[in-house]
Amino acid sequence: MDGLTVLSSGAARCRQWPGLLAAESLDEWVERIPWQQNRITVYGKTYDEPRLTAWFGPAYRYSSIDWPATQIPVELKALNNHLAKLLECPPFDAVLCNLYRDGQDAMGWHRDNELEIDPAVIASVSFGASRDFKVRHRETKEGWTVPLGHGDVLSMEHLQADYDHALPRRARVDAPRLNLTFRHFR
Ligand SMILES: O=C(O)CCC(=O)C(=O)O
Repeated sequence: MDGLTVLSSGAARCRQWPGLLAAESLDEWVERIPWQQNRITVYGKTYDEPRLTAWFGPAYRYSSIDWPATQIPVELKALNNHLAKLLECPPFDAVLCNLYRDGQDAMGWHRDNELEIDPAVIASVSFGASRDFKVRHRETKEGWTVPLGHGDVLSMEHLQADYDHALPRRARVDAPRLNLTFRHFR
């Protein structure tokens, strides 16, 4: 299954499989994950990160957050294998789980470019409210908006060197969205 190509430029590519996992229940995924409210420090100011998160995988640090190593739970293993088959890659080693409680929760422009993360393919799965996922070239500022809905799978392939991505606030969204980002460690 090839998916829709939503961005393709040189080696960089994003593919989307709309509704591929639509049979899954948002509420069940919310219950399965031990959510955590982290504090982040940006430009010397510390505040609650505007989303809840959980991490499974080797020890990992992003922004000012230190995640200890944690096993990927059995509930995520079937999904991991499914994604690996879809994307023709080995099963992923790590999963970052994000819960956006409503449209006020968001993620600013960033890249997943930590040295230990393999940028060849990152798989993102969304459940719940539809939200705009934005991608922007770091130099040309050319941008893409990909609405991600319930059950959508999105691949980010060789994207992290030249592109930033973000999930902006949306005042009119009053329902939760859950996102799982599967990564390979190297
Ligand atoms: O919620 C999303 O779709 C993106 C999450 C994200 O960019 C991240 O956690 O690095």
